[in-house]
Amino acid sequence: MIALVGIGANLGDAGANVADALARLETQPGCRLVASSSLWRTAPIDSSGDDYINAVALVDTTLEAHALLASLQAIETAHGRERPYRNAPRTLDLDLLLYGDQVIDTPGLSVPHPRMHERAFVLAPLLELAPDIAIPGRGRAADFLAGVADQAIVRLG
Ligand code: A4P
Ligand code: MG
Repeated sequence: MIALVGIGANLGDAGANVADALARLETQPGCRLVASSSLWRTAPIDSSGDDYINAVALVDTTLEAHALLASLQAIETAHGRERPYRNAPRTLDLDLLLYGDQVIDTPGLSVPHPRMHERAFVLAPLLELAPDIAIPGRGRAADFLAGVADQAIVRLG
């Protein structure tokens, strides 16, 4: 199954945190990192503090969706253990954006990620990897870009 994973960080060396998440995704059992977007510097949305660094990863996985989410949460947890500010705002956030074309609505997992189409920090890196991708139940991801044009984001490369 192809999964798209959103990665964000806005504490510490956010760029290093995101790079670390990508490296860990490569070595997760049942996961193969196929491609990763550029890193993007993005203004906080419904959040505060420093700008975020965001990216999206395209993963080929044999894991079922809930198992994949657990694997993503393990990366967050492992990363947190390496950092001294465990109860501070999140240093690393991994969201399961899309899991093939499946729609999943369980108490612990909603796919597509319910807010992904409202966020330039998700859409811009996602469209780098998959320009024609559709968000199940919503339509083409590219069609939502105009609606988030007021959100400040910069591609870092
Ligand atoms: N959960 C349900 N569905 C999913 C999914 N598809 N992927 C549950 C990941 N988790 C999912 O998430 C809370 C719970 O959501 C989990 O226990 C899981 O079972 P969390 O990662 O612990 O907490 P969170 O990320 O703080 O909450 P939430 O509501 O997911 O926040 P968002 O919407 O992800 O927003 N601004 C910029 N510029 N860049 C950012 O990356 N991120 C956020 C977080 C806000 N503003 C931002 C950014
Ligand atoms: Mg999250």
